Amino acid sequence: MNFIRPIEKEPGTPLYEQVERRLREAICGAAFAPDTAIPTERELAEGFGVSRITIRKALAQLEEDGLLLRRQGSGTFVAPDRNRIQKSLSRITSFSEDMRARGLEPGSEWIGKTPGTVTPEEALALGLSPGAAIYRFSRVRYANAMPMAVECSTVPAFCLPGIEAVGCSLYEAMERHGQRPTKALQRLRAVALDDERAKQLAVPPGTPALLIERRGYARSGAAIEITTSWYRGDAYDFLSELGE
Ligand code: 16G
Repeated sequence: MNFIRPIEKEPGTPLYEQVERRLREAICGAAFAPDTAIPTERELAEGFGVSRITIRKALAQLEEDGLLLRRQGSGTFVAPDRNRIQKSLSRITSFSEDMRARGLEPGSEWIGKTPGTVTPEEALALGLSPGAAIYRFSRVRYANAMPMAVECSTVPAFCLPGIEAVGCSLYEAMERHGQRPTKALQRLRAVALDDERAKQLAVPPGTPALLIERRGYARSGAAIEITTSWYRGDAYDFLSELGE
């Protein structure tokens, strides 16, 4: 387990916080399958080069955050639902909002951020004329250190003041420009991740995922977003409210 190595003291950060951060990254990343036992307090203390009291304090915090479960007499285990996100299928929320609602810090790693002109398919989907300017965004989306989704979005250029206006959140940037989608149509299907997507999501190739295609509309009815997302199947619970 290569995340267990001596902690180098960072001035101003308590040791237990550094241990906690290292363990959190390992638990939320691909180091442990859910429900597996983590090393004992003694092993962790030796590996990190800190006292058992420091380890206990870090573990207590991770337990409180729902990432670890202690089982009397048998050890400490990675919680089976350590990072499951409850996602509503009836509200139009952004990835960043979904993560914050779960107390997680949203993050993005850019794969691509390019201006261009519409393809014939995009022109039809967005109701744009041939040659219209668009922006394309591809990102791996993170919750703390854990990759959760890969997203590729196409947005008409008039929805943003410029391509660099998009920082962590696409919807925040569109909202600032008065162009956030207020309605959307979505299509969902189960897929097995290909090598490239699996690598981006730090899971083995073939891992199940949900492919979600969203077409977002402005209040005026104009289509202003096409996004294809690959959501980790082991990270989400999808909820929808049904009427009679
Ligand atoms: C969600 C949306 C996606 C949107 C993104 C904006 C689904 C299935 N997809 O992931 O269409 O582009 O949020 O998130 O919910 P952001 O504002 O954090 O960039």
